[in-house]
Amino acid sequence: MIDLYTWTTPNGRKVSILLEELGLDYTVHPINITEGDQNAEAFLKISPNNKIPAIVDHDTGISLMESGAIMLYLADKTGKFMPVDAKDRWAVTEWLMWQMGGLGPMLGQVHHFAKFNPGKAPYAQDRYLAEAKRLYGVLNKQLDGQDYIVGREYSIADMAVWPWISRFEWQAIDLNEYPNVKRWYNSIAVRPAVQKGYHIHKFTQDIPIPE
Ligand SMILES: N[C@@H](CCC(=O)N[C@@H](CS)C(=O)NCC(=O)O)C(=O)O
Repeated sequence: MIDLYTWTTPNGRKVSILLEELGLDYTVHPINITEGDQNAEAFLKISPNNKIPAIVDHDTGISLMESGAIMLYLADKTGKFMPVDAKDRWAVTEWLMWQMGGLGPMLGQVHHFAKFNPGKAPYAQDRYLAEAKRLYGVLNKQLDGQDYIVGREYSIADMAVWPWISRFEWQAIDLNEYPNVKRWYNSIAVRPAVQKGYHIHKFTQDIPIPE
């Protein structure tokens, strides 16, 4: 049995979507990051960086923070959503790192400066909005002529990136300018496990569908 510590954010949804895709049993523990639950002593023992998501796998006694590490762990544990072929396996790792080190942090700054504090820091707002467009362009190019981020197989790279793209409205992104991203996004949005995992731990809104 796995304990999942999470909240309704892209980083949290990455892991709940993967757990749903894997069909693993898990117990959800909401950590209300708007009320400071992430700073509670008990949670810091599991997630020393005071951020969600985190898991404790009682089958192995392994406890992990950092969504990328959690996704690699679950893929390794189950042998799913990570290709066996070395070239593809490293490509999935490469795009997972792209999400962890680039897409996620940059889009997080867009939410902070452009969505929640518009006009307060024009330089930062312009910088991160421009960076968001650049990153969407990179993803659009990668998806040209292929169904998923790494070729024909749906993988943890797709599950890591997708929840961040589901906030395209917050990022002032018109997905029609990125047709490969739009096609890929819509094809993943209809997966039953994504629809279930998106609403963990509670319903906030329907999955946004671009016009
Ligand atoms: N690199 C981390 C980032 C996690 C992260 O930023 N979590 C946010 C929510 S999406 C959080 O818990 N914020 C609470 C805080 O910063 O106090 C991961 O991918 O797991």
